[in-house]
Amino acid sequence: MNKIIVNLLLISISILHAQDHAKKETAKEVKIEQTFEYRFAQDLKQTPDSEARLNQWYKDAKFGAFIHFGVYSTLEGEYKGRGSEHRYSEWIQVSAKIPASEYYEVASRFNPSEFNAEEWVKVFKNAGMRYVVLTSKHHDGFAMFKSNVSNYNIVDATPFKRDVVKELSEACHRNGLKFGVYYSHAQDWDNPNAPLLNNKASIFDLHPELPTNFKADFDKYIKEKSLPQVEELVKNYDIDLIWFDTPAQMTYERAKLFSDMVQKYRPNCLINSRIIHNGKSKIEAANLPLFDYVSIGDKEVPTKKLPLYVESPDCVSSSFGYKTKGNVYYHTEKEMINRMVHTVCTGGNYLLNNGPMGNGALDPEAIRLYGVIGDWMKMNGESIIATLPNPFASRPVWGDVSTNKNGDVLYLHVLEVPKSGIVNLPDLSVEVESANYLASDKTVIFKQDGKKVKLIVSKDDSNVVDLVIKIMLKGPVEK
Ligand code: FHN
Repeated sequence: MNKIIVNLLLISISILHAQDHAKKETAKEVKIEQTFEYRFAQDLKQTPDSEARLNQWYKDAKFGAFIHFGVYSTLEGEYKGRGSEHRYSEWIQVSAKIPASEYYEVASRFNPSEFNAEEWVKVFKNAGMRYVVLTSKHHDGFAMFKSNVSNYNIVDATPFKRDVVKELSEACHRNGLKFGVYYSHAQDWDNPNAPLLNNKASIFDLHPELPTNFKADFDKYIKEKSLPQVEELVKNYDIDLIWFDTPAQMTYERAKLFSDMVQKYRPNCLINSRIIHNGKSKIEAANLPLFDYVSIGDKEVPTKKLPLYVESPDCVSSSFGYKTKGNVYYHTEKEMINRMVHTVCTGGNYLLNNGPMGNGALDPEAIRLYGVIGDWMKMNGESIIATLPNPFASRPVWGDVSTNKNGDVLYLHVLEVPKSGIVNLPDLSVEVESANYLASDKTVIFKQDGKKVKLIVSKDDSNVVDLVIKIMLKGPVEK
């Protein structure tokens, strides 16, 4: 009898334990899915105008360089022993509470004499990147272009006196890359009328001269600085994309002033969602006419295909601006390639940032990591550029999948080679014609039994970061 009771107890404990475990597992899964799902109602649809603009080059480009370069690059994340705890070095003015008058002095010494647009572009192109997005004005309010709206710009306020936006846009176009500018249209620490988004410093820390009863007038800032500077950018520079950011207090009406301005001069210029939505906010259908694609949160990698076209703003290191002080972490090669592959296989673009040094030369570690990606892209770029996302219902355990536009070529990204050496495909209703490693063209042995396809990966080949297998099908894969 006692034995029976003990057994019953043990059984119920294990059931409870299993249920608890299942709950935890589900909770974990739900959390991952929700990261993106809750921001995208399934009936959101790209407007026909955006769709047409995106189809011109952006959807095929897939891979771009993001660059955070400005006065902050010279400070490397610390000022007078302060501020290095902030993970982003471009936030130094706020994290070290530098009054605007003192930051001007830093700006007046900004002389990136090693800047060479052709050399930068060579590095980006060699990495397999198809477009470049440069900070034309970050939150510090300092313009990296000649501006008649404010002389707080690289030509008028520094000994360097050269227009970095102009030089880089020309070098990009000479080398067949598209060129975009980042522009902080709401935050501007030089201008007290612009909203300040943080809990570290107040407007009085940055502008101690202000009367204590100072009241910010955001519309005045838009009218007098950010909108006219955006006009200068779209009017005077050959720009294919404009990347807005941190849209604090940005209403539909305010954001529309910016999108109308871009449209007026450059109807084909792409606009990102941060014109009105921050990276983590829920996308509102009513705002879709204002932008073309969604910039998801910093360093986020989508887990599944989303109803709108997205871009992941990633970074080779933990800071967007060049940082040597405090904690800094660089991606490993494997992390970087995994993130690019998953982003592209869920149907997005991968915008990989580097922060050039204050002297204008690129960060050597960024050059090295871009070089690693470039070497991989030279052999495997066909599985990234101009591809379509994973056609199967879910992501396979061993990695991810992209296809060509006809759907009759599958690219299997084997990011983790299974211990058994066998890669199982999700159910496939088309016949496989051939399977080869994309990099070496060597044949991969496969077995097809109805919808079940198995591939045998040889041990010698499994030692790479992402082993890409190209599968030719006898017809297009069902989606
Ligand atoms: O505050 C900025 C940050 O400095 C950086 O520019 C990133 C890039 O996506 N955007 C904001 C934070 O999301």
